[in-house]
Amino acid sequence: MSAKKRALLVIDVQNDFCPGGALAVAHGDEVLAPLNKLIQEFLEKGEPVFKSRDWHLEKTKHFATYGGTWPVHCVQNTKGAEFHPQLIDDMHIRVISKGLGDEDCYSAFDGTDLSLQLRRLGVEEVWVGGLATDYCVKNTVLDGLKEGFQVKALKDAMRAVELQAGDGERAIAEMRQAGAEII
Ligand code: VGL
Ligand code: ZN
Repeated sequence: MSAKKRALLVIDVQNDFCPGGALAVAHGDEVLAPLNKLIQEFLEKGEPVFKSRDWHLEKTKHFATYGGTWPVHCVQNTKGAEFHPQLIDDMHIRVISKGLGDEDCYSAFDGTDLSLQLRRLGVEEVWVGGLATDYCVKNTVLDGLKEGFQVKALKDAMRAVELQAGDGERAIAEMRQAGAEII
């Protein structure tokens, strides 16, 4: 076995980021098919799969009502915070909750034990997709590189919020520049 030990990171594929949700990403549900295919492939090979979820308190400075940027979304234990019902679930998938504090927190590595868990598993390379390209996916990819992991960013399995037109493409360029392989 010479293959690099890898893990799949499925970022924030939650109802609120999908069409009909509180902070819907255009075409957000299109990440489901490619990600489900990969989830299945990783699970079949016994390779680790992580799902992150944006997991906010009702009152946080992350929300526009309290001085932040965003409409209320992904409040803990609400329907909007649940993973999309079509996203594959399996007892072997590990869930990482993030954004529990008052600060904007976009990376699945930020304030979580993701890096520790990956190291314990001997993971060298992470495959990253999900929502949204220009926020949580980008920041997770950049932090993964900083933490010393090789990163493959799954371009077809991510979609962008695009507060400004072009943010998605700029995020891809930034990830590539930082050393991620865009596949
Ligand atoms: C996200 C905006 C606000 C994300 C989270 O998951 O990309 N975006 N909170
Ligand atoms: Zn959020």
